[in-house]
Amino acid sequence: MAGNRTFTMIKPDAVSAANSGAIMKMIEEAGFRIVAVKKTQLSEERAGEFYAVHSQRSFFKELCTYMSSGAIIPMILEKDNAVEDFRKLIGATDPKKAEPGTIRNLFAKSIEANAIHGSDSDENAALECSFFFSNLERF
Ligand code: DGI
Repeated sequence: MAGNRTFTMIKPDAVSAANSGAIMKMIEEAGFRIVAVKKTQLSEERAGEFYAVHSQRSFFKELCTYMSSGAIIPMILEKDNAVEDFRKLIGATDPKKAEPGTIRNLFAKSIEANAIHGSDSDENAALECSFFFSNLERF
């Protein structure tokens, strides 16, 4: 059975463009409950730990520089079938390929500055939630 929690973070491009409020509204209107939320900034090293799975990719260094370039808003979200439904709400990694009306279609600037992250499996969602939040920060 699919899990009911996923992890997301609004990325530096969307936070600095003052789109975080509009994005959080879309998330809540799509039926997700915000279990945990904060505003923070990653160091380049912490960004590298978060994206360790991509460490051999050509864009890894750029990705870490970008992800540590400004504030982010990580969140834990709750809804039935959370991981899959949230990936649908955000759209494809490359905003040029994201369906109309998805968060990346509306707010992403490029394949790298693509506005928002969404976990790709229940297992990664659990790891990513713990990367940013203790149990005391979840409501
Ligand atoms: O799960 P996603 O965020 O949709 O995509 P992913 O896990 O394949 O990649 C993680 C992030 O890495 C993605 O949100 C943006 C960045 N990225 C992925 N592919 C490319 C990329 N960045 C650059 N510059 N070029 C890429 O081809």
